[in-house]
Amino acid sequence: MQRRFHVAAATLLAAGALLIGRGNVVRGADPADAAVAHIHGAGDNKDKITGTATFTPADGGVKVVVEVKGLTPGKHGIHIHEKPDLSKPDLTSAGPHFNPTGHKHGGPDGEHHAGDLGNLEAGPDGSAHLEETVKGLSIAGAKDGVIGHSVIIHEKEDDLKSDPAGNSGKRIAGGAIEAQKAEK
Ligand SMILES: [Cu+2]
Ligand SMILES: [Zn+2]
Repeated sequence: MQRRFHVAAATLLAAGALLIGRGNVVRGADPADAAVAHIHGAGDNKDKITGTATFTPADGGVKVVVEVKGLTPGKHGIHIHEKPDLSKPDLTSAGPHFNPTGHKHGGPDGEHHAGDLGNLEAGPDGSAHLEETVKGLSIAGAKDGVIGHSVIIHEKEDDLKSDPAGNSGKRIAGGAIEAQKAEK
């Protein structure tokens, strides 16, 4: 009797350990359910432009919310670029637009790079807010995940058609997209 109890207890413990272990594996495989980029001005705009872009899962893609201050009033092209490397003052180190499906540049509707977010419009005070759901992106997918890329804001308006970058001029600010840490 005593021995049978021990065996049962050991089996329960083993099953419990397995369940806990599996839970950890699932979390390890999908470490982020949101992503964030802390945006800073580059070159002449260093310390002038600041902001954030957050990415959360949405039906068929991701919801992007961008808040930026310190821009010149008007429209500014905004894209996800291939690399998170913002080391060059002109931000060319970030590479071209994130384009995992080999499309041409465009606006959020019609043919476009997965990273084409359109335009950010700054008001007279230089602050801008953009909120949109973008298809063809995920948070951490192997091919279409935004983590590990960057958000770049341009000097001028994106015309939403000229390949490869919408004629939006210089890159003035950017931020690397990282897995968002859980808030406590
Ligand atoms: Cu860009
Ligand atoms: Zn593009």
